Amino acid sequence: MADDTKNENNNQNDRDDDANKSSSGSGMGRRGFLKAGAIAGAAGAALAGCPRLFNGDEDDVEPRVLELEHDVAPGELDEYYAFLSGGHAGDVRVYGVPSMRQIMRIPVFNRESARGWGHDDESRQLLEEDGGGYTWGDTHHPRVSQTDNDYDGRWLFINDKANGRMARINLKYFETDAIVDIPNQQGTHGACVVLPDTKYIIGVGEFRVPIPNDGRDLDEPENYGSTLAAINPETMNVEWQVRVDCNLDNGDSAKDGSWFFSTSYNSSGGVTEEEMTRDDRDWTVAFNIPAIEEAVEQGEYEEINGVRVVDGTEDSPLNEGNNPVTRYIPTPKNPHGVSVTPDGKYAISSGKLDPTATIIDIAALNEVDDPADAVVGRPQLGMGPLHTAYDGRGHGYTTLFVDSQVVKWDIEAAVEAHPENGDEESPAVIEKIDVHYNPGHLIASESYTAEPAGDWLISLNKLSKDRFLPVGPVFPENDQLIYIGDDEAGMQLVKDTPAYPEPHDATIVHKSKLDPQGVYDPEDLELDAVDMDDLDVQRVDDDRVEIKLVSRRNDFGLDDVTVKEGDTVEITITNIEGTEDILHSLAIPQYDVNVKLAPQETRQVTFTADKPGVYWMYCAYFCSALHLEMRARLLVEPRE
Ligand code: RUQ
Ligand code: CUA
Repeated sequence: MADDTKNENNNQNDRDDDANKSSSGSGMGRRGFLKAGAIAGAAGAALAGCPRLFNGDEDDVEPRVLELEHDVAPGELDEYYAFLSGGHAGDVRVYGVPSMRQIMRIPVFNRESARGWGHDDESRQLLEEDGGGYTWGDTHHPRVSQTDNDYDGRWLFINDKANGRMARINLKYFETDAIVDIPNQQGTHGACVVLPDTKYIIGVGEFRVPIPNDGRDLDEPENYGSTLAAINPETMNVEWQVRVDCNLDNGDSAKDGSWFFSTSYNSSGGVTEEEMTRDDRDWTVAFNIPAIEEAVEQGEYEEINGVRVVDGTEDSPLNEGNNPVTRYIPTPKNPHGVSVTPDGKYAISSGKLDPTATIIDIAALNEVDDPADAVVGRPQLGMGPLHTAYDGRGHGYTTLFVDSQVVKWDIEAAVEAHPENGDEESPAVIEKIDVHYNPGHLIASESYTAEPAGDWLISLNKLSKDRFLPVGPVFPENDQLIYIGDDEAGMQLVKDTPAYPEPHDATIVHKSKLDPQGVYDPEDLELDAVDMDDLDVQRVDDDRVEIKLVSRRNDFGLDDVTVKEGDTVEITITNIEGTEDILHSLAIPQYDVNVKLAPQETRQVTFTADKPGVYWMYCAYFCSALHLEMRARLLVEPRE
């Protein structure tokens, strides 16, 4: 069986190679172009010009033609939004799927002058006060809020692995509107919403440190721990945490809010790579959400740095009864990704340093005495399994980092075959496709909901090597689009997409679930709008001036404003345009100001006018033919 599967896989790979070369689009090679042209001819003139894939097995007498509408023509819109994290760029990127066009970037933990992010008072407050004042972040896991196990289009949450933070993006405006600096957590890695209705957003703490980390136990790693943090999505308050002894990693929620799963590597509690990879067994930790809430309710917690921390270590007294707060499910080895199947039956953890995935029966967790007995499948998939996504047709798609492949497998077949023997590839494996190269995450359309769409899959490959024109020693990543909608034809590689370092994970949401607004509703903004009657330069104190301006094509309402050297200057400005896509900004040279102003947006910026002279305040968005003339003078009088 194993050999057969291998042969099939090889064939599959050959076919895929051909499919790659012949996939249409601007990246089509000459060979592929000729081949695709030949097929168009064979299939009839009516099909000419339609984007399609050739499942190019040379031996096929009648070549398969898939009428895949994967090319989005100029002027046409995509079917899906994909939100990709930006890794240590600190942002979130918005792509269209299937075009893979990058439509927008949303700054989160980074400063971004084109969106005025970190350049006005409000976003500075988020970054500097609420967000702890760090200048960068490392975003990994974008998760869209859900209601009844489906995307509700309200928010997108994203973690900062570097500085232990969680941010919320308001999907009405595609803008970050909250950042929380999570206490008692270093390396907030996993991020996930508790389903079905986004009761919490969970931050999964990866790095073990002393808790509290105040200088105690510096070199006593046996006393280190990590935490799971539950954050209220409305208030962004950390409601509670659960302390464990081990490293936590990725997480996912059961569909009914009963359990939250996190992989856990380094059960040996090591601090060197050698120690961290010593044990062959680590854990998938299951957190019993209702039991934890109950413990918090009963006051069974310790308050640390203002957060209620529940003891979820293996031998916690809270684990003694028949409603334990945590269960430790043995999982080989340094497991990485964990995700819950769309039907809510299983949590599947990937082995990373073990070629298997571990299938946990979620309902069984409540019944078995030994958590190990909740494991109902452990298929051998390939080398370096990291993350699993779903198509809603009973298949899992798992990235194989070491093999540079995505493996498609049948989840129930793996359960039926359990326990499988020895070193052979699981009979549940259906096919593998080469990806380029070394995939980390992968994500299928609507994979995290109860009803995935099952058509598209993005493999987020860490290395691109030879896939793009060389641009020096910093290489882009390669996010590859794979069509998974045809089980008979198999997975089809459709597109390579270079990605600025470095996306980790993504969420793909159907466009019907989002309703982004092109003009601000002033009611949604904290600041009162300025209109033409409010234009003003007001000295409110010896050293403080408050200025009210507007922006419109092509002026700021006032031609000049005069302040004194050393004044604190507070400018409130509204873009009074009501027309979509007419943006202005308020840029002030030498004062480090560039505030973006979308239609009906009001922003405030405060700075110290410490340099006497003439400063042209100008608009940095190209807004009209008289854009260059859209400016006004800031006159800073010397104070003597
Ligand atoms: S991790 S490559 Cu930050 Cu989600 Cu797995
Ligand atoms: Cu307003 Cu350019």
